[in-house]
Amino acid sequence: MALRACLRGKRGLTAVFSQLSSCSHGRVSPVLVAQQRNNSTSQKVQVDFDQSTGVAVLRMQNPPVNSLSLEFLTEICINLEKLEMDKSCRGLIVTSNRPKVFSAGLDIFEMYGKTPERCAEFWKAVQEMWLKLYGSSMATIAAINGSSPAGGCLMCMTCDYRIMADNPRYTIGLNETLLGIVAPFWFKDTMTNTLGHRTTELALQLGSLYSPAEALKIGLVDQVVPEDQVLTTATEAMSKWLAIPDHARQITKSMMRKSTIDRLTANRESDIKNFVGFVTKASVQKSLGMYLEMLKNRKA
Ligand code: CO8
Repeated sequence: MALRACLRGKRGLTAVFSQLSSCSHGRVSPVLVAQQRNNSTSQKVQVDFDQSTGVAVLRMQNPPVNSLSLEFLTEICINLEKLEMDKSCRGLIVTSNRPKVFSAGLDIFEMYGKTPERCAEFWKAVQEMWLKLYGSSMATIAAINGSSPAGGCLMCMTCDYRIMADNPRYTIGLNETLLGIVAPFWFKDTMTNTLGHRTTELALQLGSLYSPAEALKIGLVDQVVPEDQVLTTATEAMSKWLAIPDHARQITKSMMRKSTIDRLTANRESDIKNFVGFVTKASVQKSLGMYLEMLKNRKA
């Protein structure tokens, strides 16, 4: 079996080390290259896979603002799973098909007035999305063509590289405290891995939302480019990532991320329990209700 084929597959990065020991180190089979284009469009997710480059572009299109509902998260996860299993797909660009917004983060209505059972199901899907993206063995780039608060920012931080549109009206950050809720430990871990402890401490307590220029300064994004160049820049950047042999890049990625991934994997059930217990509290429901009201009134 070709090394790349050994390293790829639906199990993602956590399997990289164990896979390596059972691989024979042959050349990549030409059979892999003969597969057809694998484009798919579900209602809320559009995937365009270019067989010649090995790069897929996943576009989120859940109107109005790509908020991450249970249904949307499920579609995203199904598409990620398919790409992860496709041995010829080496790189993934995540972007938005909605104007002005990459993703508004978690759908607040999934946390407001819902039964504990529904909240638990929703939170499991949020965990699943993070595990799939943060643990992906593909090279991943976020092409951030709009605002990306909270869960949207989390999605961006799961990627290996982030490129944001140079528009001062767009913001990015983990603003959970502004809603009266608390970013869970693995949101915090992901940000700490990205920004370091002190900057994360400030960002999380204050619920800071950063402009593209500010985000670049603290390292929350890696590049800021004119709005109409976000995707082309992401495509160019991807060729640099794919010039690195997959196995070396994947093992390095796993070394950097495995302990963070293992921490959630080992604590999924208690994390769900914590989330449900917290989010169904009367005081938290009140805060979420007020925040939703504020969003509505902002328009008027
Ligand atoms: N969920 C549900 N609906 C939303 C959300 C959301 N996250 N964001 C916006 N909407 C709704 C608005 O209420 C509005 O609805 P309507 O048209 O019915 O009034 C519609 O989407 C359009 O919104 P805007 O008019 O505000 O659109 P703009 O293009 O002007 O602005 C923004 C887009 C910048 C994304 C803006 O909508 C915004 O700031 N949204 C709020 C984003 C936010 O704060 N998200 C936090 C979600 S919480 C999260 O992701 C992590 C939670 C971790 C849980 C931990 C608990 C223990």
